[in-house]
Amino acid sequence: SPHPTTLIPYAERIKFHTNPTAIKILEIMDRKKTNLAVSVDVTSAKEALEVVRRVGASVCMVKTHCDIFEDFTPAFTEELLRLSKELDFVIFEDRKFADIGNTVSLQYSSGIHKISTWSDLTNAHSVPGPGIIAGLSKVGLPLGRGLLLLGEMSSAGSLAVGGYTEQTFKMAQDAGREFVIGFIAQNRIDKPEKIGEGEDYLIMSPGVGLSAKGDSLGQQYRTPRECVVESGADVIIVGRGIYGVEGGEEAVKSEAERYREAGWKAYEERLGR
Ligand code: S5P
Repeated sequence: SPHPTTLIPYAERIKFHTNPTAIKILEIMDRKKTNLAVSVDVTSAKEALEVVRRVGASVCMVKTHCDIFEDFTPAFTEELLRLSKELDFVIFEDRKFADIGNTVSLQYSSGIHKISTWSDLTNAHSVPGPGIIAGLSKVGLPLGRGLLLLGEMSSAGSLAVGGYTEQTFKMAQDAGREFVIGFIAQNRIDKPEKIGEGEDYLIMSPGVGLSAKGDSLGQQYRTPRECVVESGADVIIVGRGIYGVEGGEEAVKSEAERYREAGWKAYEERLGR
């Protein structure tokens, strides 16, 4: 039987959250009719902004890896922030923090990237234990930021399975939902028997492709329908499937629309509409 959370429309799940970023994501999804996040993993910040201008209207979230850009400057984040307001999306720096609390709090707030100053959402591995949540929360919570834990990964041979995934879920649950708003995962790792009434988590799934099945480095793709209907994901994350499409700027724009439509159709199917 379907996970109870997946039977509730996005807009009706807003009331289960206090974190401003979680609320913003659900509001945008409902308003723009999109559960699509685009990952702009190109090496030029200038090019990344061009992709964002093309796809911004179709997505609820833009995901970055700011350490990939050869030309990263504060001007990039200023323009990304401006676009996030103009085109109505949340910014997700996919930093995958993985160190002790003190170190991650510095990595989050400082250095060249100052991630906490511009990114609404970021993520962390659970490997170091709950101190990683405490360290990031110290910086991000006062700013209204949100955090996802990586409960599972899309890549072949991932060690984030079974007991690791279960303990990651428990770590998030023990931390409370003020700051940890959900998971990067391939399935609903918030098992119905483990959650209470109104205990709502956002599940975001990468490894999504309408044509390719994978790459040569372990990535594995599923379709939007497999993610959203069969596995109950709330957000689908698409990178190369969108920005990597051949045919230039217009093709990127229409590919984003194609994924948005597929993701939304799957969401409506799971609601039984
Ligand atoms: O398990 C994961 C977690 C993440 S956040 N698998 C992933 O692929 N990702 C990220 O999603 C990855 O770092 C990349 O930015 C994106 C997938 O990109 P694509 O080009 O394969 O769609």
